[in-house]
Amino acid sequence: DRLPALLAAMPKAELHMHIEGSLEPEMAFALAARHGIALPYADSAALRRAYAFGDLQSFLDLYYQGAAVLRTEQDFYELARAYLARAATENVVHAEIFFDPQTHTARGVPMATVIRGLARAGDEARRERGISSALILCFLRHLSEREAFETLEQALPFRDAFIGVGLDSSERGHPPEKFARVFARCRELDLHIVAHAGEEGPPAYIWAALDVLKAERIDHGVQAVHDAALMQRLARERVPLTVCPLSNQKLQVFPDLARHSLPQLLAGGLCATVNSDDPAYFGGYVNANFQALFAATGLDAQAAWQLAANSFEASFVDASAKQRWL
Ligand code: ES4
Ligand code: ZN
Repeated sequence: DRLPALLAAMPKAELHMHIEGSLEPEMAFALAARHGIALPYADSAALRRAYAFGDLQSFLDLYYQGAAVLRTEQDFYELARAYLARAATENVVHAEIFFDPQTHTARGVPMATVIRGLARAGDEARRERGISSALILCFLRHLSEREAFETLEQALPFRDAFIGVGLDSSERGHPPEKFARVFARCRELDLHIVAHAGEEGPPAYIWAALDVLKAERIDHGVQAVHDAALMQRLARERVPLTVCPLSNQKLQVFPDLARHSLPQLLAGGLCATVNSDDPAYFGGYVNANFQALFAATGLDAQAAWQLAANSFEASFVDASAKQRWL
């Protein structure tokens, strides 16, 4: 079977990964040692064993705890450098990378430290590895809209270092409407708009992400299959869904990867893509996500080609770069 080799070798864009979610346990321990921080685990193997999640919140609790070892510009640079090196080996030619500044500014890490470290890694990877990348600033939806506005304000001196904004963290109980005004302001600033919606939350949150936030892409969106009218709209408007199979498996969004909704999304004519979300926590980078999904669902080489083409169509690169890849 040559499908695994095709999945690994095909050029692709990765559009849904949180850079803090690429913090491998080994790097967490190295950074903890660098800063004299004690982690509540014996070693990196013990930390990895703790990665057994019942739902999104149980994951987020560990993810925010892990991010606390990130302190200096060098830390953020090394984190992004490691992800981009790995992505390049998986034939990712373009990556749009989420970061969660509020996780860091809440601990006293300046916005400048976070953005400068991440941006430096992106510039270097473009020069040295030929992989292009861009940053997307995510607001934490369990915090207030006021705090999102303050975060936007702190980031505006670095407006040229990121291409868009997103919405992530605990979905249920924090609908898109909560952030209507801050996303309106972001649109005035010509930022691209994406939002996590329909991961654990209902199709109504996907409608609101589109109609209230004016999201250009939906992150996850896998609950759309429960709403036929929504499926038709997403297909007609070619609204991309950035789907993360191993994330959905680990967070028990589906009882089994064999029951994942991605084949239905493709069959419905939606622009679905495959991504890694938080690769250090969910058991693999983007190619492992392709491999596991295809092994579980029986998707074929035609679907592989479609998903790779979708990833470029869904990206925020300019039209000439898109043409080159498509
Ligand atoms: C996330 Cl899987 C997931 N969902 C929502 N927010 C997140 N932040 C990092 N990973
Ligand atoms: Zn995500």
